[in-house]
Amino acid sequence: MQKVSPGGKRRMDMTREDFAEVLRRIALLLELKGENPFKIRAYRNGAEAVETFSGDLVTLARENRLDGIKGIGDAIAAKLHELASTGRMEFWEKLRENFPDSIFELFEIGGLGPKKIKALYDAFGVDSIERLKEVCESGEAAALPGFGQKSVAKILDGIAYRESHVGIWRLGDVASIVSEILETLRAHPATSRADAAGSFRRGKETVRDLDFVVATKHPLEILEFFATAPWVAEVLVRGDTKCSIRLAEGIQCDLRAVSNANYPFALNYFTGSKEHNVALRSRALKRGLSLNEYALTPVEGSQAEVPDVFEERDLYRALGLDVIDPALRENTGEIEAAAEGDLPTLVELVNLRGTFHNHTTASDGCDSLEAMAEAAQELGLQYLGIADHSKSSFQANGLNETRLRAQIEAIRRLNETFDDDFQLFAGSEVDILRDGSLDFDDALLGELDYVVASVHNAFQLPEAEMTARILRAVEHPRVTMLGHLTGRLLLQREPYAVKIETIIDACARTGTWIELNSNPWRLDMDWRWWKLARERGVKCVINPDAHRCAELEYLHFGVLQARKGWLRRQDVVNCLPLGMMRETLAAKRLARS
Ligand code: DGT
Ligand code: CA
Ligand code: CA
Ligand code: ZN
Repeated sequence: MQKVSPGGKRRMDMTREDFAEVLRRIALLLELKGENPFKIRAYRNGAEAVETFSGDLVTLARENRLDGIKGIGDAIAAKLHELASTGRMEFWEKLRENFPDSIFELFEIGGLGPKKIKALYDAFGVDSIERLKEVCESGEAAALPGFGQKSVAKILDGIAYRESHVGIWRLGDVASIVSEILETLRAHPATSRADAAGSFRRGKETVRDLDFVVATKHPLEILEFFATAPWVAEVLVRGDTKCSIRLAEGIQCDLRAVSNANYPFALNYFTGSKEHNVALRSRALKRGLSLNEYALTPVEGSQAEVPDVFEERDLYRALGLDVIDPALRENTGEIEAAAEGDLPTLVELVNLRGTFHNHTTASDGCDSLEAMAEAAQELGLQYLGIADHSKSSFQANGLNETRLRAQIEAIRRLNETFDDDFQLFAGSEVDILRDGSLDFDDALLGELDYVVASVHNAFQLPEAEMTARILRAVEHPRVTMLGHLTGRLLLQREPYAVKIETIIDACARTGTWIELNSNPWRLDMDWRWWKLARERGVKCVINPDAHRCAELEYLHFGVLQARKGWLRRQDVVNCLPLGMMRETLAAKRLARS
C-alpha cells in the first residue's frame, strides 16, 4: 500500500516506508535521466530490500550498521545512514532539483510505466499530468514509437479517471492519520470525549474529508490546539465551535467542539450518512420530537417525553430503535430493521479464525512461507491459506506445475512442525484464462486443499463475455472461491464489466464462496452487494491478499466492509474454527469431485 505522502510534514521520524519510497523515487528519476540500468536496478532492489528486511532497519541505518544486508550495497547504505541521522539526503535533494514534484503524479496514471514516461519526457518534456494531457490530446503522443492511438486513449482514460477522483481518499490511506489525530485530541486535558465521525466512522471505502467531534468545556482551547497542531498545512475555517484545516497530505479535516450534553447528538449527526440523518429526523418528528445536531426536544405543542441522552445509544433508544452500528448507517433498511429488532449481529475481527488468499516469495510476495505462518499465528489465527499466483501470471512470477507441487510438499512438511492448533492450507490463486478455463489441469487442482480463481488479464472483455468467463470458473468443481470479483483498484482502475448478480446466483447454486478482498486498494466485492449475496445464500470469505506479513492486518478493513454489507459471523466462512474448516474443505472436495 502506498502512503499518502512519504516523509510528509506530520511525522518527525523516518520510517522504513519513507526509505523505500525515497529509493524508489531515486530510481525513477535516474531512469528519466537515462542513467546506467545497473545503477537504477540497484536502487529498486534497495527499496525492495528495505521493505522486506525483518529487523529494525531505521535504527540500524541511524547507527550506520547496514553493511551485509542483502540488496543494500555500500553506496545506498551510506545514503540511508545520512537520511536516518540527519533527516536529509544530499544526493536525493540534488537529483530532485532537476525535476518538478509533479513528475511523480505521472506514475499514478494506470497503464503508464517508467519506459513510457521517459519517452514522453524526452520527446516533449512531459513532467506533469497537465502537460501529459496536452500532448495526448494534440496527437503528438500517438506519433511516438511504441504509443499509437490505442495506448494514448488509455492514458487519457486514466487521466479522466484520476480527475474525477481528485479530493477522494482511500480508507486505508487515511486510517493511520485518523488514529494519530484522535490520539492527540484525546490526550488534551480539556477533552472529555473525542471520536472520528463522518464517512470514515461509517467505514466507507473512500472518503472526501475527515470529521472529528470533541466534548469539552473549553471549545476555544481545543480549536486553537487543533488549528496550530504540527500536522496542519493550512487553516481553512476558524469559528467558535468549528475548525477546518488541511493536512500536509492534502486532505481536509473538520473538527466540532461541543459540550458534553450536546456530544451524542453532534457525534450522531456528523457521523451521518446524510440519508440516515434525514430518516432519523423524520422518525423523531412522527414521535413529536425534533432532532438536530445539538439536542432532542419536543416539537411545539407536543406532549412527548424526552428521555435523558448521555450516549449515542440512548438517542436510538429514545426513538424506539435498537442501536445501529455506524457501518450500517446508509439508510438501506437499517432503521426499519432496528425498529423491528431485526438488526444483524455483525461479524467482528475477533471472530475470524483463519484466512486463505495470501502470497509468499514463491510468487510476488515479500515474505517466506515460514514467516507468513508465524505472523498468522501471532495474530491468533488457527489457519492460513497460501495461494500464490499461477503460471500465466508471469508478471507476478506465477508458479508452474513443478514449483506448485514443490510448494505443496513444503507446506505439508511445515505442517508437521505445528501443534494441533495451527495449520497451513495449500492453495493457489489460479488465473481464470480468457475463455474461462483454469491455468492448471484438474489433476493438479485436485492435489490442493482449495482453489482461489481470479481474473488477472484481458480486463477489457465486453460484459457478456466477461460474465461467461467467470461463470465457467464458478462452475468448475475444483474452484473453492472467487478472488477479487471485479478487479477494481480504488481511485485507479474501474471494475471490469461483469454482471455481478448473475455471478452471485451461480455461486449460490454451486456453493462457491466469494472473497471479500481486504486490501484497501480493492475492497472487492463491494459492500453494496453483500446483503443481496447473503440473502441468496452465498458465503463470504474475508481475505487480506497479503503480499507480506504486515498485510495480514488488512483483514481489519475487510471486516469493516463485511459489516457494511450486513454480514454476521455465520455468513463468513473463515469464522469457522480449524477443525470445522478442515471438514468443510474436505467435504467440498468430495462433493464436487
Ligand atoms: P464524505 O463525503 O466522505 O466526507 O462523507 P461524509 O458523510 O463524511 O460527509 P460530510 O463530511 O460532508 O458530513 C459529515 C456528516 O454530516 C454527514 O455524513 C451527515 C452530516 N451532514 C452534512 N451535511 C448534512 C446535511 O445537509 N443534512 C444532514 N441531515 N446531514 C448533513
Ligand atoms: Ca467527511
Ligand atoms: Ca466534513
Ligand atoms: Zn489476485
